[in-house]
Amino acid sequence: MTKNRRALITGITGQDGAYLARFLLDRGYEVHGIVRRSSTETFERISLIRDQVYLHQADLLDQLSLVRVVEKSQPHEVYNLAAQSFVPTSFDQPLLTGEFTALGVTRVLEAIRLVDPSIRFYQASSSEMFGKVQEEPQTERTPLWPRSPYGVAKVYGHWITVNYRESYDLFACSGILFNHESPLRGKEFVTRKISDGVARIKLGLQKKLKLGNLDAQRDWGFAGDYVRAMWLMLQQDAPDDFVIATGMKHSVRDFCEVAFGHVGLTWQDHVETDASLLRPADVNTLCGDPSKAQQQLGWEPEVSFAELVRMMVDADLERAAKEAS
Ligand code: NAP
Ligand code: F7E
Repeated sequence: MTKNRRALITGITGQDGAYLARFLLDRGYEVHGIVRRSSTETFERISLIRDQVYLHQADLLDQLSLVRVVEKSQPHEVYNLAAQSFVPTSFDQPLLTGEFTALGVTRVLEAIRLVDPSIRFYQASSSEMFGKVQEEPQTERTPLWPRSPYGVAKVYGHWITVNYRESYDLFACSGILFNHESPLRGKEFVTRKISDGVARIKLGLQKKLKLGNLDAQRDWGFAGDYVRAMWLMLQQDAPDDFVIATGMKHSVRDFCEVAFGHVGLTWQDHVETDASLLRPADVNTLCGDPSKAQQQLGWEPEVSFAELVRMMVDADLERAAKEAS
């Protein structure tokens, strides 16, 4: 148990925010989170812990709101998970994505520098920064070549984190996380789109599943494992950057095969490809090398690819069954 520690999470209503909040509560942290004002609440993922966390209204676009929330919550650790995180949207809204996902990082860092530079900072960097991969597997030293406005914005966020560490001696870490999924994943991301589709097709609520690039390969892990790595980074003696990945890659086609197979269906009978789901530029393959995290943080992923797929399909079967009844 970590007593008397306070953490502030931006993006607490997102997939990772929900897992990290639970993880920190279990360790005895006082957990604060930033939420955006909306006409309908988006707190579904944290509904079970809603009365155990402190929620503050603020926005990555609004510098003063961030300064105020850091002053009010007095955190020892800040986890910057908020972002416009969906790659296709970044092609439609590149400027907004840059404001949230790139400049938003500087606003959080500035709030920390102004209010209390001893705060430890975690930045949610992404394997999307590797884009058109320059070597395989990708490590902390692999050159970056982003392939989307989202990836470009994350490169900015990564380097501004390194820059504030070097310029102002902040304890600022960048976690270069490869794709991580869970039953709390947004439905537009391919894994959850497939698990949700499989459940609905199995229960007769849907007939076909339309997908884009089936050949794309990703290094998919479980979000619950990955938030542990975020926390470990902020418990070290010195700040540093780490790749967090499983070291294994699978294609979208492989994901379909395991997901449909889990409920006794053949994916070829139900999946259709739709050219409108292809991206102007896609990331064809990603596979990370987590050796540094294994050696320095003692971090290992615990959930395998097949276990992850089955966990997601089972959760969606339960949800779809409720809907059907
Ligand atoms: P997510 O589910 O899309 O959650 C994003 C969060 O950011 C939501 O809580 C959202 O709030 C919040 N947000 C968006 N714009 C904001 C703004 N202007 N001000 C305040 N909050 C804002 O993302 P995730 O999968 O949990 O990922 C967490 C972080 O890790 C993101 O930065 C993502 O880019 C990065 N990342 C994710 C992966 C992955 O595979 N999941 C891999 C590498 C890096 P609302 O609920 O109000 O929309
Ligand atoms: O796509 C292909 C698609 O949207 C994965 C974000 O969390 O991880 C995520 O970004 C692949 C792509 O994730 C569909 O073309 C095929 O090659 O699930 P995704 P992403 O783009 O890898 C990184 C690490 C992040 O940081 C991001 O925030 O799957 N694909 N058919 C499809 N993708 C979607 N979404 N929908 C399809 O129908």
